[in-house]
Amino acid sequence: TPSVPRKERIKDPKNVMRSVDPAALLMLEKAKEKNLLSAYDRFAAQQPQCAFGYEGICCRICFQGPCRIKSEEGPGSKGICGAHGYTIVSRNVARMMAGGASAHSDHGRHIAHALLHAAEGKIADYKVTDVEKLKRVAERVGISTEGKTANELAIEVSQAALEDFGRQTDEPCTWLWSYITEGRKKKFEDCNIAPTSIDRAVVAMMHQTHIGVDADPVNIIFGGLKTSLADYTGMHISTDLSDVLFGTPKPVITEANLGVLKADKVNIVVHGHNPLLSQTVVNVAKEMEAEAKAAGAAGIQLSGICCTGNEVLMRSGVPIATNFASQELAIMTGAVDVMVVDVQCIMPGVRAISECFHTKIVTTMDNSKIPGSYHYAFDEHHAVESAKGIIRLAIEAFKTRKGKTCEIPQIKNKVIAGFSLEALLELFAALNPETPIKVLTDAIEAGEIAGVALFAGCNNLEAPHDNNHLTIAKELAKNNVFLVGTGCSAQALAKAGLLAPEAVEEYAGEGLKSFLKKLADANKDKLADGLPLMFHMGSCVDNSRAHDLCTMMAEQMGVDIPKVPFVATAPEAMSEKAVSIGGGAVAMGIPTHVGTMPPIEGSSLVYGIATQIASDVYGGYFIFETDPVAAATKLTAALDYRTWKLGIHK
Ligand code: XCC
Repeated sequence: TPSVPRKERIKDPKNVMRSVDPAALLMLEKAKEKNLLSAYDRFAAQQPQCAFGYEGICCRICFQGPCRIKSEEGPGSKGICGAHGYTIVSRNVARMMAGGASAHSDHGRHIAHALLHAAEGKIADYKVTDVEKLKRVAERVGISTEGKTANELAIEVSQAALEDFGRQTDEPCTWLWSYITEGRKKKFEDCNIAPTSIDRAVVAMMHQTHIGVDADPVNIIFGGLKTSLADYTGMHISTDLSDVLFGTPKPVITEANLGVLKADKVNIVVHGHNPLLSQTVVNVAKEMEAEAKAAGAAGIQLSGICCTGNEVLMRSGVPIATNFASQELAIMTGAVDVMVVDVQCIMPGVRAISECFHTKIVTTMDNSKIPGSYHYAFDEHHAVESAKGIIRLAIEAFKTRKGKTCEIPQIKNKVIAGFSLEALLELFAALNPETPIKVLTDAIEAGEIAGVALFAGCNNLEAPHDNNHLTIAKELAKNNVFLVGTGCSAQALAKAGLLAPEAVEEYAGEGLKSFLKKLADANKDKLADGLPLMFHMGSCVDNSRAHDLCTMMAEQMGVDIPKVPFVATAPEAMSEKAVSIGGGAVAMGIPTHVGTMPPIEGSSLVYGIATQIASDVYGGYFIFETDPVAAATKLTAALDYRTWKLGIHK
């Protein structure tokens, strides 16, 4: 159980540190002076939050309710239909998993359609950019590459991906089955959690959790895990096909934090998740520098927030403005001319703040609009045209801002990112060209590094913004853990300078330091600047890259994933996608820490399924710990247990 009891977890938010990001703190001060409200204030206004909802024992599945579990015995101990607390908690969590799977997978579907239409010649603004990746993916999913043009192959690959969304027969999803170990396949078949298609897994879960269907918490959670594996499938499709369309990331050097905004330039912030539009904006912006200059600007400054920011960071070196919690603060600088958003993690609050400035919020997707904002219906057939229209709107907005003062915190840090699995293996190949992954597993077997930790997930204002990410990362680095990251977690570390080589000297333990030094020396010709403390693997769908790393380690070590010294942490998780990713990681056999409490404390049975039964069945399990130092200790212990079981003595 978490070392901080529930009652002490949420202190009076007015009296606690709200962020550890100095740029965010500066903006919060300015917001206070000007009486501008943001998520930080709304979080405080929501306190105390409903304890029933917080613990997951509020059922809103039918409208006889809401029902709450109010007592241990008697009629108030159950919902009106007789649902026990454990049924209510498991239904709520499983529906969150289905929600997360829907979000990631719908994004993947969008990319698959774009690739298909590009390869069929129906859209002109996209093409197969990375033919080698296309071939690797095709071979992996069992499609012959022989004698096919890139477009022919792309049609087959995208059709196979789309099949994973709607298959009506009982074979497991191709993308899932093509990337996992034999041990995992057997486990998923034995437990009947292998999804046959993404859409079906989600629909089945919505049915299973309808009133009067499944009351068995184990069965419901296992159904939830099926949607988590559907989520994994959708994430992998998103990653693979985005690489095919836009290129597989390679190391890039850039910067992060609000200081990347430039008062004298047209500032366009891309925010959301889907690279179809953001990458086009980035590509087109280069051609439109002259128009920006003609309007009196020094040029166009692009930057990113959340995962669409990570996508363009990884492929084009676009700097990071900030991460989820502080998205409104970027607008408060007064420097953002256009914030263009697509789907997921866009706070509607950005619109209200933009009204106090000249900033235009531009929504672009049919399923993601914000009342009062500009809507440029994005359509792949006219992607370049849409991107140009948005950039012109930003130039117009710049003209209205010209001459006004901006309040940009001059805080930013150097970032080395762009570590797709391919890029990471290329680094290792400098030390072992035959079997690159062995560089990592050998270092673990020699006791030089303690294992690998994946940092993923969001910000959640239940914890001081970014604090859990940074504290856990520093603690694990000190304990010689090799760090990889995605999502807003990697952005938290980027803003704080932990994706810069200097951080290695400052925070890594001796073993990790010597490992990274060897790696850096061997790659000096390609990366003269050195290597970061954490390897940024991309957006949240790119957790698939980290899963592949773990699978490669398992295959190299000759064991299944439950024996691999690999842990995951979502230090400040908040979204349904985080629940889904977490469920998938656990099913894969990975000890998975969550630093902010999901709504499951209302049932000790469900809590036990997540933390203990999962471990017995899948080898992976959840560690819920809200204290970041204690969390790091638990993660290190999980790695140590695995290395000890492998007979590795440090
Ligand atoms: Fe959203 Fe991916 Fe979470 Fe960040 S990490 S707050 S989900 S952007 Ni995915």
